[in-house]
Order: sequence, then C-alpha cells, then structure tokens
Amino acid sequence: MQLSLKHQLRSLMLPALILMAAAVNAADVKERAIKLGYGIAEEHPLGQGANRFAQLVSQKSGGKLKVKNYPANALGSESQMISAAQGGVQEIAIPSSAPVVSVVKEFALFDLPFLFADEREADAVLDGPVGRQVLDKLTDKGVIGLCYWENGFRNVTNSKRPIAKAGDIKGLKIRTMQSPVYIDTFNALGANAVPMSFTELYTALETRAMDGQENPYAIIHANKINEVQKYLSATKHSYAPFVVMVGKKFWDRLSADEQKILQDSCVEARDYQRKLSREQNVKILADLKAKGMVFNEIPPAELAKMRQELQPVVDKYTKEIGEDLVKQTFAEIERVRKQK
Ligand code: TK8
Repeated sequence: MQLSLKHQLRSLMLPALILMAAAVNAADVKERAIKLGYGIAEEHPLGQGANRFAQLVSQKSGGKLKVKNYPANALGSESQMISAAQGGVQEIAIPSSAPVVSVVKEFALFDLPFLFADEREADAVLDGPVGRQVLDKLTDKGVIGLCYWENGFRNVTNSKRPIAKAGDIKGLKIRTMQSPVYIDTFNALGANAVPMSFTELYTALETRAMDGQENPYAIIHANKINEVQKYLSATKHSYAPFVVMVGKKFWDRLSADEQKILQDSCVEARDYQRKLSREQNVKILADLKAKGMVFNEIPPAELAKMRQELQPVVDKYTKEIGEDLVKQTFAEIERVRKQK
C-alpha cells in the first residue's frame, strides 16, 4: 500500500529530528539566563537581529540557553553596557563600534571617514582577517568579540540648512559619537563637534542645544529624529558596524558546545540582520521624506572635496590604529573593488 506523501515525509523527518534532539541532549549545555542589551528601539534591524539571535540560541540549545533582550538602553548607555559585560553583570552587549574605541583603539579603524564605498567592502573587511584581528583584541579587556552586525552608512541631519557642498557644515554644532575620529572629522569640516552618548541625543536636538547629528537612515527613523531635525543630506561619510560582545567572565564559564552555539547564532543572526537592514533602507528613506524631512544628495565633486579636507584625519589615525592594519584594510578593499 502506497504511503501518502505526508507519511513518507514524516517517516523521513522523524529520524532527523530524533538525531537533532539527541545531538542537543548530548551537547554539554546547561540551563542559563542571558541578559542582552542594546541601544535602539526593538523595531530597528538591530532589535530584529537580537530577536533572531535569541531564537537561534534557544533552538540550538534545546531551550536551555534563554536570552532576554533589553532594547533602547534599558540596561544603560552603550559605554555602561560595555563595562557591565566586563564586570560580569550583563552577559551580552551590542554597542556601535565608536564607543568601543576607548576600550580597544584599533576599533577607530571603522570610524575612518569614507573608508568603505559600499556594504560589500564593509562585509569583506569586517568578516575577514582584519575584522577578526580587531575583535580578538577585546579578549584582554574582559569581553569576547563574536561578530559584527550592521548599523550602516551614516548621513548628516540638521535644523539649519541642507548640506549641499563641503562648506555647508561650517559652524554647525554637530553631536558625534564618543570617538576621537568622529570629533576630529567634523571639526576638520569646520563644524563644532560635540561628543555625546546616544541616550542624550534626542533631547539635545529638541532643545536646539545641538544643530545636527549623523546616523544611518534606520537609526534616524527608529529614534524619531525626523521630529526634531528638518534637513537630511546623503553624506555617506562613514560606515558603522555594531559589535556583538560577551562578558569574558561569563564566557569562561561556558562549555565549548555553549560557546559554539553563541558564536554560530551570532553569525546566522548577522546575515539575517544585514539583509533586513539593506532591504529596509529605501523604504525608510521614503518614509522620512514623507514625514517631512528635506532630503538632498551631494554632488560627487563636493564629496571629493570633503574627502580631501579629511585626509589629515585619516593620516593621523592611521598612525594611532597601526599602519599595518590600515594597509591590510586598504588592500582588502582594493581586492573587492577589482572584483566589481
Ligand atoms: C545606538 C547607537 C547609535 C549610534 C550613535 O544604537 O550613537 O549615534 O549610531 O546606533 O549605537
């Protein structure tokens, strides 16, 4: 008697499921609660990535490793969450790379202006030997760097005027992330750069204490910065990754199986999160315009002028970051460009 397709499939899948369950049961995995904190609203691709991460960790651990996500700085600012992970009071933190520069100076590499022209170059460097080298420098600082997720290409917003040419930034009070590279970048363009935690940004713009700021479209949208900023100019002046890090005190208590579950889930959630981030970008920009932001592109000649004005900043930090690492990075970017 011919078994129905459904029964055939079930008879095939059952052994596979049993094998998987056996593998999970065989794995050295204990019941553990994991607090994961990040700095933006859950609806942002970072929040969606964190939800996918929690799901994957649960699946791979047979439900034993329970990740609880804390969005929108519920566990404190990004610098506070990094310290909390180092101190063992929070298991996982996902800050943008800029606040990590104060822990490991080589993260300033990713703050260099106009380093990447597109996501392909960024992925190749972040997911390659350079990205791993920089992540591994965190270990001596009490956290384990798992992988990089996407914050994205950053653009300038302000309440005064469109940035249509290099000189238009002059005199604006611009909030920057707490990274010396960003401070020097905007000061070199003639702005008055003010480093500030993301937790204080909205109020600083609302009260006009700051004229402007810079972030990817998805952050501007998720944090409703369009409500307190009129102009959005496509400077695309840098690409910011998020850094997924685990407290070393916690990590060292994990078995090799548990560590592998976190590492594999980070990479799988990364690919999901980046895809989402890139798919949403066009729609989000359209929505920001619909919500009243005055958007402008910047002519390539004016962007080239900005790059030129910023070369001294790149030269300065190339020394601080380390000539070898920067050379390796440019070589990798060149390799990717040749493939285009
Ligand atoms: C919050 C921050 C934000 C960053 C900033 O997630 O501070 O402007 O771009 O993404 O990390």
